Amino acid sequence: MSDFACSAPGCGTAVDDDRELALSDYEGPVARWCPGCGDHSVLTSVERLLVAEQLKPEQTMFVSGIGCSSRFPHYLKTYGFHGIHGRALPVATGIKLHRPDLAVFVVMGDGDCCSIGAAHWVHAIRYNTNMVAMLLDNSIYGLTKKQTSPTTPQGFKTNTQPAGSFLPQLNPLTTMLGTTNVSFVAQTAEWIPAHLYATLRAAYRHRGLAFVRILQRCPMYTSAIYERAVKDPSMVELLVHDDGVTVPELDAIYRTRRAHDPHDLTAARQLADEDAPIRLGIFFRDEQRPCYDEIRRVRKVSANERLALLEKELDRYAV
Ligand SMILES: Cc1ncc(C[n+]2csc(CCOP(=O)(O)OP(=O)(O)O)c2C)c(N)n1
Ligand code: SF4
Repeated sequence: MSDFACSAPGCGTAVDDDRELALSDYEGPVARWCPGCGDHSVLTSVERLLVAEQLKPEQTMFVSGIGCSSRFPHYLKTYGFHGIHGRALPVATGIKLHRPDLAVFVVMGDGDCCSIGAAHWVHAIRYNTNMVAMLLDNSIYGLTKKQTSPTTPQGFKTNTQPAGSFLPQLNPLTTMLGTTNVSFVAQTAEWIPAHLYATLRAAYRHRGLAFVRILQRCPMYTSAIYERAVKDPSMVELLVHDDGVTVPELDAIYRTRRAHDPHDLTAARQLADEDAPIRLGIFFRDEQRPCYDEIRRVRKVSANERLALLEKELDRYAV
């Protein structure tokens, strides 16, 4: 059994490196989302993934923006950064550049990612940094109480557009699949935990930025959106392939299936562009695409090296 000192600044506590990690090593305080909120299900699947992959809490980072979903890091015993609305992706990119040894997860709402954070979103796809990004898409601004978001369905009544959302909803999948250097795009639903978990696991094992859109119920403000699909599995089509997500326990319930090779970008774009049925699975994956963090890995500079550099710079101005 080997010990090492916790790398957290100022900590230094001895940690047993070979310990078998259990759920209790990750579970934080009781989550304060509304009863029935889909965020609970995502948290449970993520905790299951952390245990399965035995990710060390002190080596794992959850970065979020602002929103109901962005409270995620508070409910885990890993490191976390509950940041600024729309800025989770650039914060996470910076963390990964400086600490490539950390497993980095990003949690965003649809307002967070696709509205105020949209510019960062597009560039993060292109930068293809090694991390998992989760879009918890409840089609509404939940935390600020029911404003139209980019993914609110046209005609859906909200507090900002009481007569119904004016525009057709933005399609996050086609947006990502149309972005240069995209490397992993998947869609899953929080009410199908087995599929959610299998998708998150595939995302975690991907090289590059693995982006997972998670369809999420918000019983408080958008309960009508997925109600029928939850009750009627025939409204959901699972994309299946040896390189995709396979969940045998869903065979008996989710019978609508479509073979899709996730390496085929043209087919992925076409499938993502069709409104119905609700398609779940890996739309696209390509592990050969360049990753910004691998190309621009920041070399660790020791305190002494830094001091020497500073002195050399100051010497230039010495009289
Ligand atoms: C710069 C800035 N603008 C606006 C807000 C107000 N605000 C907080 S959360 C939020 C939207 C939350 O919606 P979403 O990202 O979809 O997450 P959800 O709450 O639905 O999980 C907004 C507009 C803010 N905190 N900061
Ligand atoms: S308002 Fe909606 S998204 Fe926010 S915690 Fe409640 S159910 Fe979840």
